[in-house]
Amino acid sequence: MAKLNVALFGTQFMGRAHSNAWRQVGRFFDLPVEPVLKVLCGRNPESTRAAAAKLGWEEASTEWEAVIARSDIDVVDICTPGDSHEPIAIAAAEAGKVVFCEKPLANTLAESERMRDAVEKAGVLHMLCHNYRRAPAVALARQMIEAGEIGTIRHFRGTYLQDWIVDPQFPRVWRLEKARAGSGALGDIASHSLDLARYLVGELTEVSGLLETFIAERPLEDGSGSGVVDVDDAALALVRFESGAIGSIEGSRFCPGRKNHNRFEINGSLGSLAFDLERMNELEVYREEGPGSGFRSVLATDPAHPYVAAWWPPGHVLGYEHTFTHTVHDLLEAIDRQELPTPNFEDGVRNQRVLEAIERSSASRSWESV
Ligand code: SOE
Repeated sequence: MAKLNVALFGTQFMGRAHSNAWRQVGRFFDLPVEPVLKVLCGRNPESTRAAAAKLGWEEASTEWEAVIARSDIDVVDICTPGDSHEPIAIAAAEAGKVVFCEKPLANTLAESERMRDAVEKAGVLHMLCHNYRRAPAVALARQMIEAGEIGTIRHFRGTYLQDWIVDPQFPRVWRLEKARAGSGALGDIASHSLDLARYLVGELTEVSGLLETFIAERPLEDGSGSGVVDVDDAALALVRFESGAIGSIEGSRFCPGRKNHNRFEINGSLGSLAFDLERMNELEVYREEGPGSGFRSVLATDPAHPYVAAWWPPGHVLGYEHTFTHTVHDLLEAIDRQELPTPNFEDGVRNQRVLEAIERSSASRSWESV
């Protein structure tokens, strides 16, 4: 079987999640090509070497440009903070590599457009990792919507709530610095709700946004003092879709008790669907069925449900990490067929265009077109 050598950039949370996906995908799915965990690239030599050994990579490096220049690297997977997505992705595209990048694609719309232009000019395949599309229950929702089972969609309601920075003493980590992360809850978690809105309902046309920062200064991680928080702690938007549907998107890190509460509800003319990542194997379904009508919970763990056949018998639930394995699986299938996977960098640009419209609207206090 043909092998594909992968170089992964980033050793923290997303680096670990993607490493697990590259390692597991061939053990559970029949693949057309075999991914090889070739090089893990990080900033610190010691910690990168330790992470490479723990996560199953053949080599470790801190020289990202040299890694990209290697002729034996086929796929570049970007799991670094947003301020390095553009240089790594453009260098990888120009080197002819397949480029796989964690969300959000970039820290600004302009960066995302340059990245999209670079991969298109280089003619390389590219994919944006919005992993939640590939939770079986979410993929099932998409199938049901496409089959017309809830009719014409009227509402999309996306909420992505966390609570990890409610404590004012939590330090100013990179996700709280605009220069590193581009934005706060808006680009980090509201971007997920936005991607699901585009995946399940369609393109957005107008937004009315509200960004808020509750804690404007936080202790620095090295204990040397405090620093300004220049990103949003919470991001909300009313939205209109091309289809005529309307909705809301909310991302906040200030919701005590909500750990990774990525939820959506979609109301159509014939019924409703609802999903909550904290109960990720279930899809809540409502359809008009006369006096007995009511929301019922579909446990999306049957072999007939998307991706499940590769794993366990019905009822043996899947987890967060499986959504990344499913994403990597679909990327490998697309590479084998030489077809562009979704979401890709064009989706990333469209996502970023909405995020930027939300930022503009929050500043102008008026509706903004996407
Ligand atoms: C935020 O803390 C975060 O890690 C996001 O960056 C990820 O995209 C999400 O999957 C989990 O929460």
